[in-house]
Amino acid sequence: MSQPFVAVLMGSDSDLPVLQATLDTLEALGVPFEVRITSAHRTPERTHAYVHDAERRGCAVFICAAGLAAHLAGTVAGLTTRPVIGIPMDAGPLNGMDALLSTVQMPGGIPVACVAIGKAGAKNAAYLAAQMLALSDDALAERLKKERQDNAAAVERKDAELQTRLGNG
Ligand code: RP5
Repeated sequence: MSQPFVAVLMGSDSDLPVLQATLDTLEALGVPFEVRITSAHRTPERTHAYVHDAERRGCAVFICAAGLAAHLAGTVAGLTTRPVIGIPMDAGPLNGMDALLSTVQMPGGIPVACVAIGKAGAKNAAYLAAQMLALSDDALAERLKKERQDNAAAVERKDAELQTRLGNG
């Protein structure tokens, strides 16, 4: 059986600078992924074809980023029973509130796991997808745990430095 992978979809190449955080995080965690520009509105047939093909080839989780009237995550969720994570992009005059509501307000039975607007969401989408894959991948689960420990240690180190600078240490 082929190795499970994450499919990262974005509605436009204008989403790529923010989505880079998703790609970098997946890469750092050693999670296999594919990335495509495909739109629910501008290329609906290509989006449908890709989702069916990716699912057939072993896609375990879809990450979908879109802005404005953001229907990419919802459209993909309607085409697959694999988990779908939606990233609302801050692409227009409403600073992502439009995309947030379009992504998060799914009707019952067709879930989208919606993360934060913009870059924090882009990063967290990768972590969330990795955590899903880690349910059946012990090595990945260990890498995720180690990363949390390293992050905690870095916070403690920075606090110790601050206390020393303030003369409290
Ligand atoms: C959405 O419309 C895309 O995901 C993007 O966030 C937004 C604007 O797209 P462009 O007009 O920059 O291509 O479909």
